[in-house]
Amino acid sequence: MGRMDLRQGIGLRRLGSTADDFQQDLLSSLYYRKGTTVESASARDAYEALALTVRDRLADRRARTAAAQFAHNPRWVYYLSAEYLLGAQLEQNLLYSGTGDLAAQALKPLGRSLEEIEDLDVEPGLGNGGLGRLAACLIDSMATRDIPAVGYGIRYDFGIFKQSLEDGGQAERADDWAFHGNPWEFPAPDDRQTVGFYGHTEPVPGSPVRKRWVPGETVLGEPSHMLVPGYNTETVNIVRLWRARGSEASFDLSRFSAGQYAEAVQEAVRAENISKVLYPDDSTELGRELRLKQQYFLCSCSLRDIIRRFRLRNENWDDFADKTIIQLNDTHPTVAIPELMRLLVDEYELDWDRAWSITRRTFAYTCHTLLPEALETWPVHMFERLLPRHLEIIYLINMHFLREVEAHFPGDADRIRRMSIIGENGERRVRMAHLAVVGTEAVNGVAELHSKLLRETVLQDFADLWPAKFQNVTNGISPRRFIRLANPRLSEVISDGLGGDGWLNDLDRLAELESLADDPAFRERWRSVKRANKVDLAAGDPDSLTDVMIKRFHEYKRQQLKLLHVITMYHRIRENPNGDWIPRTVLFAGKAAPAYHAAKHIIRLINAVAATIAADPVVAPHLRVVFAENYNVTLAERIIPAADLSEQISLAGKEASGTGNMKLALNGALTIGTLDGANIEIRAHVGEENFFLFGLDAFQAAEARINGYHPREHYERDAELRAALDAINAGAFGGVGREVAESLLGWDEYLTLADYRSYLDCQEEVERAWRDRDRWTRMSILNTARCGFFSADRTVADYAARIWRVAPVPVPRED
Ligand code: 26W
Repeated sequence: MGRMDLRQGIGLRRLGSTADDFQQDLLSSLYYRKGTTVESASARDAYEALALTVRDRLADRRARTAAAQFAHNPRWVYYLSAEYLLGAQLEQNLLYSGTGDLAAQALKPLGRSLEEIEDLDVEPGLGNGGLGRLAACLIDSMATRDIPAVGYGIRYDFGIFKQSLEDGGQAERADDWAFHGNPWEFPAPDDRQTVGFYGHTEPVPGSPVRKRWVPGETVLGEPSHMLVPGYNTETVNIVRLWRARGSEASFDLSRFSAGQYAEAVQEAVRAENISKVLYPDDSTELGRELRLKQQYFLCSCSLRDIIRRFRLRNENWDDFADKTIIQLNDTHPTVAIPELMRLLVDEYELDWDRAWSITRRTFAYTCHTLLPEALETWPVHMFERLLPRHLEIIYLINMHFLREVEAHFPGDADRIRRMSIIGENGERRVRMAHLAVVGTEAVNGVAELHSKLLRETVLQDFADLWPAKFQNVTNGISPRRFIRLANPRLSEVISDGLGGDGWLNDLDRLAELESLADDPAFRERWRSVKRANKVDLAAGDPDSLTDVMIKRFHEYKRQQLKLLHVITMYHRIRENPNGDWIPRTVLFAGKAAPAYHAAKHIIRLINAVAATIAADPVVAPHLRVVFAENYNVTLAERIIPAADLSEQISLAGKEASGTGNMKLALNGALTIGTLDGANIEIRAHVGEENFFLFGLDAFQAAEARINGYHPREHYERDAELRAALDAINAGAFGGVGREVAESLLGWDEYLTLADYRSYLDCQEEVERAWRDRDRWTRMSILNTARCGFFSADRTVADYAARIWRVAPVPVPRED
C-alpha cells in the first residue's frame, strides 16, 4: 500500500499545521459549526469549536488508519467491556495531536484561556473503578502500539453517580455527563442493530440443532464512536459505544392523541432504559434483570457489528477466529459466547461443532476479582424468560463440556457438580465465570498472585483440566495520562534527565534515571516538583507527609485500617503534645456503592474523625485528615502527583491487582502495602528496601481464618488498638462509627485487627525514612525509575504476544 493521501481521491483540502491554519479552522468551527461569532461566542461555544478543530486533526489520522488497517485485513482485537473510564478528553487530544500551543494561541482573539476552556471538558464517567479505567488505559496502548482494535461498550446516559458529602456521609446525584452534549463522539445511526429479548423458540424443520427465536420485544442499538489516538504514532482507533433506542414504531400516536401520554412513550422509555444508567456496584452482583439486559444488549450489538466488519473482507467462516479475537473484560460480556453460537448456528446455519470450534477460538477472558460475591451467576429462570434461546445453547455447551470432564475424570460426580456451568445448589443459576472459561481459549488474571490464586482456588478444577489455558497478564497504566498529562512538572524533569520524551513510548527507559538518584541537584529538583504539586492540590501543608488512600471503598481494601492508624496518631499526639511529630496530611477519596452500607459507615467515620482532629488545637497543627469529594479520573490526576505515601493495604489475597498503586509509584510516591495483587511485583521491581511492607501474606491470612480468628484477642492484647476502638464506641468522634467498631470486634472479615500492629510499626518505619530527606528522595526517584514495567504498553504487548497473537499494522504518515 503506497503512501496514503485519501484526500487526493476526493480532493479534500489538507488540514494545515501552522498557527494561522489552526486559527482559521477554530474560527470556521465557531462560525459554521457553532453558528456564532467571536463577539457573541460563549465559553462553551469556544470549548466546542476547539474540540471540533482538534477532533478534525485526529479524524484525519483516523481515516488513514481505517484505510491501512482495512487494506491489511489483519486479525482484529475487539475489547468488550461494560465499563470505560476514559477521563477528560480535551487535554489528552491536544497532547496526542500536538496542538496544545496552537490552541492556546488561537483562543486569545476569543479572550479565552486554555485553562478556562479545559474546565468545561466532559469526563464520561462510564465506569466504577479499576476495571473501567484499565479498559481505557489498554485501548490507549493498543493504538499507541499500532494494534488494529475496537473497544465496544455501552453509552450510558448517566455515568457513575456524582458523590457529595452531606454532614459527613456520602450522597449520590445522577451524573448527566452529556447534558451539554459531547463534541468528541460521532453518532453512526447507519450501523444501528436490532436486539431481541424474551419470547420463545421454535424448532426448524429438518435441523436437529437450529431453532428460530421469536423475541417478545426488540430494541434498536445505535452506536456512536470516540477516537482513540495513539501517542507519537499515526494510528487512531475507535471505541464504539451502544445506546438503546425504541424502534421507529415505538411512539404510539393513537394513545398520545387519546391523552395517554405516558403509555404513548412507554415502549420507547422501556427500550432507552437499557442504556440509561451504569450500575454503580463494583464488587457485589445484584442480579437485576436490567443488568443482564444491558450485558446482552452490548454483546448482541457488538457481535453483529464485528460480523459486519468481518464479511466486508472475508467470506469463509473458518477464517473468522483467525481474523477476530474478542477479549471479555471480566464476566460481564460473557453472554457473547452463546450469542455468537446462536448467530452462527441459527442465522448463518453452520453446524454445531464447526460453530463451537470457531467460537472458542474467538474469545479470551480476563478475570478481575477473587471475591466470591463478585463472580456473577444468573438465575436459570431469569435466563429462561429473558434469553430462552441462549439458555438452550448454554445447556448444549454444558452437556458437551461435562462429557469432556467425564472423559478426563471418569466417575468423579463431585467434580462434575463443581464444574458445571449450571449451579444446582438451591436455586439453579448460570455460573458466568464457568461459561467464560469453557468458551474461551485463554483465561488470565491481572497480577501474578491473582493468576496463581485463580489456578489454585476459584478455578482450580478448570486449571486441572486445561492448565495451558491459564495465563497471567499483569495490569498496567497509561504513562501519557498518569505522568505526562497529570504531572507535567515531573515529566519535564524526566525528559531533561533522559534527553527527550521518548520514554513516554518506552517506559523501561525510566531506568536511566537511577544514576541521577545520587545527584543532589537532581534530588533537589525532584523534591521541588513534588512540593509544587502539593501546593497546587492545596489539601494541606505542602511540607507535611502527604499520605494518600484513593480507591473505591470496600472493606477488603481496608480504609478502616488507615482510620485506626489516624485515631492512634491522634491519641499519641494528645498524650504527648510536645512530641517531635511529623506533620502529616491523610487524604482519602473514593466512592462506595450506594447500597453498600458498611462502606458508607466508614466514609461517615472518616469525616467525623477529620472534623474532631481539625477542631483539636493540640493535634490539628500536626495532623490533618481530608476527604476529597467525587473521586474520578480528573481528581486522580490532581492528587497522584502530590502524594508522598501510597496506601495499598488490602488484605493479602483480596486485591486482584490494583492500578492506583502503579500510578502513585510512577509519580514518585513510596508504597506502604501488603503482599497483595501487583504490590508484590512493584516491590520486586523497586527493591524491598524502597517499599514499606507489612502484614500477613495471602497464605497466612487464609490460615488465620481456617485456624479460627478471634479479633477480640487483638483488642485485648493491644492497648493502642483498644483505645482506638473504645474511643469510637465512646462516641469520641461525634458519636459516629459504632457500626464500624462493632464489625471489627465481631467478625472482622478482612483481618483488620490482625494486621493493625504490624501496620503501625511499618508506619514508624515510614516516619524514620521521611526524616532523612535524601534517603526519601532517593527512594522516590528509584520507585519511578524502576516501574517502567507497569506501562499499559507492556501489558498490551503481553496480550498481543501471548493471547491475541496479533502484530502492529503501521499507518503511513500523510504525505
Ligand atoms: C457484578 C458487579 C461487579 C462489577 C465490577 C463485580 C466486579 C466488578 C469489577 C471486576 C471490579 C473491579 O473493578 N475489579 C478491579 O479490577 C482492576 C483492574 O484489573 C484491578 O486492578 C483491581 O484489583 C480489581 O479490584
